[in-house]
Amino acid sequence: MVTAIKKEIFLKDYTPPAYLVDRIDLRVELDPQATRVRATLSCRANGQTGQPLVLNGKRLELVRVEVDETELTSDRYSFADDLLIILGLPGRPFTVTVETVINPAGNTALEGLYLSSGNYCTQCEAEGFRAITCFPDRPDVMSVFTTTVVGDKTACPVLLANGNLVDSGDLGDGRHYATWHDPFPKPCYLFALVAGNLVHIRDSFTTRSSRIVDLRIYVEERNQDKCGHAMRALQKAMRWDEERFGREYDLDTFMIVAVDDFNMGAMENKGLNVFNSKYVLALPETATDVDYEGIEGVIAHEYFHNWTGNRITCRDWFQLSLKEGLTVFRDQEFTADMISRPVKRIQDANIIRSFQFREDAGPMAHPVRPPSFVEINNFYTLTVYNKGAEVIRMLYTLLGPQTFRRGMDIYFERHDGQAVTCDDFVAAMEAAWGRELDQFKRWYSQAGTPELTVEATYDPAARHLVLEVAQNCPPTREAAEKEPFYMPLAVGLLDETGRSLPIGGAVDSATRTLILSERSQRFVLDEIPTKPTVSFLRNFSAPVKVVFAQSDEELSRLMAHDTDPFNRWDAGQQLGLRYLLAQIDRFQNGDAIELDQRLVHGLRNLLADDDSDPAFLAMALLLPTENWIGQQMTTIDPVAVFSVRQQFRALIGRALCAELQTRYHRLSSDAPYRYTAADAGRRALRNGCLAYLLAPDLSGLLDPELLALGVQQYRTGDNMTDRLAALTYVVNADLDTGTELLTDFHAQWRHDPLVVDKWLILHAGCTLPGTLDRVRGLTVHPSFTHKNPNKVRSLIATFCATNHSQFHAADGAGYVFLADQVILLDTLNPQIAARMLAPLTQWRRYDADRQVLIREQLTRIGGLPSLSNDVREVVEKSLA
Ligand code: B3K
Ligand code: ZN
Repeated sequence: MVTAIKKEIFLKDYTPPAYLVDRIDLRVELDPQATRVRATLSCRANGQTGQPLVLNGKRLELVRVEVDETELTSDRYSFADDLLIILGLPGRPFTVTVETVINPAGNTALEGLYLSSGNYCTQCEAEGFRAITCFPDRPDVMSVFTTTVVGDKTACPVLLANGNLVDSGDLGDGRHYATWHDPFPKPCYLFALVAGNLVHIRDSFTTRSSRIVDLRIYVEERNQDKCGHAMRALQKAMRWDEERFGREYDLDTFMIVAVDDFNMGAMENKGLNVFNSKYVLALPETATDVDYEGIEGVIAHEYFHNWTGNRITCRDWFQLSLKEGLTVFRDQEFTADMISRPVKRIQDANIIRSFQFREDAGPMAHPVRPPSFVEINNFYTLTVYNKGAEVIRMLYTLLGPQTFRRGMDIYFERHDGQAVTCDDFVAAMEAAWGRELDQFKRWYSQAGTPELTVEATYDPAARHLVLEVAQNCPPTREAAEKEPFYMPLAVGLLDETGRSLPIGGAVDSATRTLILSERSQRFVLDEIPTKPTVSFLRNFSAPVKVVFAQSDEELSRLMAHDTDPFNRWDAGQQLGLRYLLAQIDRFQNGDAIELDQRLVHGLRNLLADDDSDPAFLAMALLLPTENWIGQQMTTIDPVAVFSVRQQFRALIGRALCAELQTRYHRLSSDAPYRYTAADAGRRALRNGCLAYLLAPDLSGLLDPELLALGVQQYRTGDNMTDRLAALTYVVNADLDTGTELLTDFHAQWRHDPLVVDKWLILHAGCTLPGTLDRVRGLTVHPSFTHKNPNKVRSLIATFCATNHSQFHAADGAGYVFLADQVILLDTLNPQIAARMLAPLTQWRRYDADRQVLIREQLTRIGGLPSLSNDVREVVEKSLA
């Protein structure tokens, strides 16, 4: 690596910048190997004058430095270890001009300015701007940007940057230019530039104050017909943010550009969002319902950042959740309004429980506001994003919708145009609520998942229900001892017939929000006429684990009758988990797996339920995820978890074959595909039925007629949702038929990169024997490249992070494969390499033999002489 080795940096060491940059004028002359960047910074001291000016700059060639238009001699500055330090500056405001040359074509890290399919684009968050020019690359330096982009007229007919187009013209030498001005001061991580041969679709949005905003989506020509859904999603998001949060858009144009090579989902650059094409492009025949929903959610997320992130930004990167947690909360609320509130809540809680809890329990565990980091890119995590959103949601639950909205208004009013901290956000909520939230703020500073132990005792004479709740949080890297958290516990009660008992809640009389703040606390609910069944932690009101010994009968009652849809779903999950764990014990002892008839009974009821939302039923039909099951075990046995779950699915498919087929056929429809919440829910339930019907048992047996049903749906389906679902089940049921269909699928779609990703996912996710060999073969297939993050995620992450039984094969071959891939990727794209490592960080959760095998690979990686900061941090923390 050419970049300097980074040290761990600490939140407690924060100091304000020595200089501010009020304006920056950029001139970027594009060339694939030698792009010339001239940046003029209007600087002024932020307090004491005469200090050296320290600018960040990496992977660039420094050509020239000027102060107040006079070139500096080399004794006035130094450029080493990614820092340009300028001395002898005047006491008054001054300008610094820096000329650099960079190589976009050689940029495989996809950070800074790079080429994707021959088009120029940028990614600056978190610290990529320093790979474009020298600048104080920290979010508390906010500047007004004017950007002139110069490019070849044929190669780059389109030249874009942030803000409004203020000038453009021909340079007479085959090149042309465009000048963009963004009037809103912003940190440099929000800078963007795009240039190339792109087409666009256009529409508009009229804001509530009647301003007309020009909306454009730029894509490669072959994708022009795939942007309609994204455009509608953008318009919906703009309207929703006005209605729900009173936030109006502020520039005359809003542009989205879709590129194939992108390290994550998308980026909220001011007025010029750059997107992974996965989150823009959709046609019924190429994208699934899940893709459609993802596009709507990510478009909304990036749009919402315009206020939560851009207008109000982060003071430093430790505050990342200030914008990310809040914006995820906002996009979750948006999607809940677009699809179904309960289904969205279940999806989000599932992410927390299956993945974020695991992060909390691993070596990379960190609080929502990390106290330190080596490489900030390693902290774009489920904790910062999704747990951060849960923290906001707890505030929302505590304050109630109106007070929370007032808190948001205060936050926008106080901090518009500023770079602030999570404390500033909480202070705005405190101002709205009129109460302090000191204890609540521990959610920002303490890592780990609190575990609640609950005991319920009913006293018939006193008509009292006593709930004893104790909280405990396991130690993590930043602290061994945890102070108790402050959290809302939404609770309801059901009588023995399943009717809800009124308990005098503020919002609805059936749900009461108790506040837990002590290590252990006693809540007395009075006027309870009969011994109730407790519906605890309704709507997943806090991101915690719960240990509460409820009987199978109580859980069945909740599963059938709870008015809280989340807990209705969760009761089914808990029952399923109980039966699965019991059979995992038997499996490990070599006994045959049996299916509990109560589970069959519960699922039969779901299949006959015509009243509930099909999307909800589809979620309720699913067994707990392998991740969630594994987390309940002291030592994860990935093969046992997979095998028992798989056998359950097969046995359910047999026991309910008639019911599943009936519902499957009843849910068929001749209407052409449309992406609506109702249609998507119907398809999800129908495909959920098909999944059980096509689940082979552990000896690989499956009724050929059922396999044929899957093949038929694949062949006749008119949309990707149905075709891909059928293909997935066939691929995992029968190797020969699966291989034949995969070949057919590839032949049909090999020119569409996003569909090729699905083909790779199908291969990598296959739970039949021999997958690792096939995955290895695919790493040299012409349809795969290590240079494209989507391809890497589809093949390598799918295999290593989701195909547990194959990846964790006892011989350790999966671990060697992953280490080899990480080592190779680290030379190309450190961010992606570090992400791929995640499965190896969990080594302590497995048996002694696997621990040795995984550690061997971590040690092998850690011993390499040249390693990126990204990978080094993850390896070192994992082995510590
Ligand atoms: N803010 C970007 C993520 C940037 C990641 C940098 N490694 C996308 C988002 O969260 O909206
Ligand atoms: Zn975001």
